[in-house]
Amino acid sequence: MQTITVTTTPFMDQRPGTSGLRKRVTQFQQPHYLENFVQAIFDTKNDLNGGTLVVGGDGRYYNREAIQIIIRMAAANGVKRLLVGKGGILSTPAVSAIIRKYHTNGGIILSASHNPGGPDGDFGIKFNGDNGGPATEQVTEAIYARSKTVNRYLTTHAAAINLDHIGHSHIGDMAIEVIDPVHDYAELMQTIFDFDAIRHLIVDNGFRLCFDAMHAVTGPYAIDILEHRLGAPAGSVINSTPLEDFGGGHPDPNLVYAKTLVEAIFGNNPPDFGAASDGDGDRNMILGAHFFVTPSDSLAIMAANAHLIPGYASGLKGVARSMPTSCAVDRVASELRIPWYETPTGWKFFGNLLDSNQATLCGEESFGTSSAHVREKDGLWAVLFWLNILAARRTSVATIVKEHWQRFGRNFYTRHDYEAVDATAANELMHHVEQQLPALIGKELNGIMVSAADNFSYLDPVDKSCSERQGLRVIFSDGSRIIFRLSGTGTVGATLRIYIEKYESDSSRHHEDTQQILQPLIDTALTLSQLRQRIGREQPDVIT
Ligand code: VG1
Ligand code: CO
Repeated sequence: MQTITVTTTPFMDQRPGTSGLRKRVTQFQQPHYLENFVQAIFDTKNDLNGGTLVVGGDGRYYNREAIQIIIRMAAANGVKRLLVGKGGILSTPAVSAIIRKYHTNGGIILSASHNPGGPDGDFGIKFNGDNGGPATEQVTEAIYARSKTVNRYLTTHAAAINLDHIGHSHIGDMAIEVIDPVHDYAELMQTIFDFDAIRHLIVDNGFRLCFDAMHAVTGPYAIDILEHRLGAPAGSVINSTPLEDFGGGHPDPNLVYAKTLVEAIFGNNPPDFGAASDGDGDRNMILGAHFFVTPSDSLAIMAANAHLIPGYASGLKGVARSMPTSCAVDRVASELRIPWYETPTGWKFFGNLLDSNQATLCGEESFGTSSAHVREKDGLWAVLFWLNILAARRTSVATIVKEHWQRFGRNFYTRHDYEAVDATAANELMHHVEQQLPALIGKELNGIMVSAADNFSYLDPVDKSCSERQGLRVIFSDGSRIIFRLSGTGTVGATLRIYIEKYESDSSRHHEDTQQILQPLIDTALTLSQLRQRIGREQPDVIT
């Protein structure tokens, strides 16, 4: 094999966001753009030289081309063994599982997750380390620093690898294995959950489920696990073929984008259970007949019911949630007498807690939950967790949630997203809010005292690293919270997220409408931020 050294000049915009580097497909297609970033990974993670690497993606447009480029570069950079999913497909949690199972040195995941795909859509790339989790802040920053100085990359001439057949091949000294993307992941799920009980529920009790794969990566996983292994009738998984443009849809499992599923669940004769996942399979939305489970509640309910699941029957070490996630899980942790942790947004911040066995369950308000079985959030795992709870408790999703509220109280919660906002205006709005914070403490807003107000910073209890400026918080004396954050995953302008939460112990109010209950806090947020004047929007684009 002849190594080719290609001269290049750095791009200055390759700083990864919340979850990897995400840009328009057209930007990734520029000569050397992908190559530079991949070389920055190889130059930063020297153990890949002589090591094993996993590569796969969510099947979006440019996935296959990118994989061929990475395979040639891996060979030229001294990788000894490369595992790649058949068809170039690997979900994010499956990559994490495979890294851990085969003790590889890391993995490269090609995905822009819930962002739309296709020639005019988004593409993305992220590196996961040997624990199976997203690169830590330090590694991410090192890769970014390298991307700003990289002046050559290594590749080789080699015919394209046939990704559509499971089997072995090689380029020079590098062995390439095209693997079944589903097998290892499905086996792992079977070690955690009571598949017999779930199968019994579905096959013998006529329990009906609908899983919307949104034409993204989870289709093959859901068919294998839900239909083949657990006996759900054919057709229970909808939109199951991964498509390069996700069928023109937005592979984001929420009430707005998972339209077909939401119509079925809120229509006549609905299934007992509904769920959806996102582009790369790490998110989950959980629904019951005529019922939506807020992700923050889902995390709390999982923690409270974990003892029913074989894989967690021996108890949880602790739980962790991202800062904007509602505090519902904290109450469960207190009752279970286990610690709970509050981290910045993004799964990379859970890695140390999971590695050091301080947390077993983790979750984010953005439809992400998972556990120590991998180091990523895991959509189908969450679906199986719920199915296992339902198989054990033999009651409806709605009843499980309502009983939970009765026991722990309800954290009313919503997130309002303003998308593709002018970036300067968004930054100025954040600045405007931030400078008011110190003076708010001890004052009353709408009759409730502000007990704390700050820009959240996180001291990692394990490696003692500090991550600052992770979101503006206004915390009230009754536990209500208003949080302002700018997204780190968008590719156009800025996305402003406002998270609103209010705790209610009185169960006679638990059935009330979330937006109505939260309206006074929403109004406070709008006034504080002068949102309408500053960004010229009357309504959020997405409310969850
Ligand atoms: C969003 C979510 C965050 C999640 C991230 C990656 O980030 O808010 O909770 O971890 O997406 O999810 P941001 O910076 O846009 O708020 V995924 O499914 O894109 O890997
Ligand atoms: Co995702």
